[in-house]
Amino acid sequence: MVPEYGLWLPPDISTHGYQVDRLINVLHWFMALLFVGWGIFFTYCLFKFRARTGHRANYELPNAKISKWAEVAVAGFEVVLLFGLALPVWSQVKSDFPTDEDNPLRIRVIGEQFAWNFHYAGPDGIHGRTSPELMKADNLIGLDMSDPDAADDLVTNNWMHIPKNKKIVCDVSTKDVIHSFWIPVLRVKQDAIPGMSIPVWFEATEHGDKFQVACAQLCGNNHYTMKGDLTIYESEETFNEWYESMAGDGEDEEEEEE
Ligand SMILES: [Cu+2]
Repeated sequence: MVPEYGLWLPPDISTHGYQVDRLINVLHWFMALLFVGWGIFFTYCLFKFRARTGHRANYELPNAKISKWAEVAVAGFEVVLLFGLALPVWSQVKSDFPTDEDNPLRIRVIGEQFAWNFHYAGPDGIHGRTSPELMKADNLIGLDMSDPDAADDLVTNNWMHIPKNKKIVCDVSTKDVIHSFWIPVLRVKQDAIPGMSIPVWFEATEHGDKFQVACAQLCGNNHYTMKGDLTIYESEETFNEWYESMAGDGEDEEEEEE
């Protein structure tokens, strides 16, 4: 399935996305209402209090009670937006991380000017050691192949692969400047800060090809080219098949080099 991004929000295929969309929708309708409401009030005042025969233009309202209560109601509704709609989904995505029981798939996401690298731990579930000294053109994240934990690891460039209906935890970091890891259809956006590894989690509910991974932080001249593809597999089995085929390829290449 290649998603239609359309003119409004992109399709949502994540378990938590409906909460983000609800907040965005309520907020926009509310702002539209305020815009129209205050606009009418403003126009009314321009006519009502204009200078004309027998009247001096006056900026002081004879009775400001209605507008005062309107202000209080707006502030009250904003409290509801914040505590009723925004904070619950924020705490879910940023605090309630999947536990070991959920058996999440952990992927390291490493941004750089201008690409996203994805570091998979492989069957052992442990990411091999990485070091900036080992970074070069064919080892973009500096994976230390002498580390036994790195033997079954896999690194992809600008192509993320995940299974659907599985909790995914991404540890987001960057090699150079601040980037922002963004998957629009999964309603995931997390800044990548140099020197930090920041976790974020999500779960996809649809499978398909060619979803977009983007960078949401202006990070340099070629920021606009910093985008990757996302393939979501129908099941963990098909995801593992892909993994095995790729990890196998990697080993072959190394043997050829030796
Ligand atoms: Cu970037």
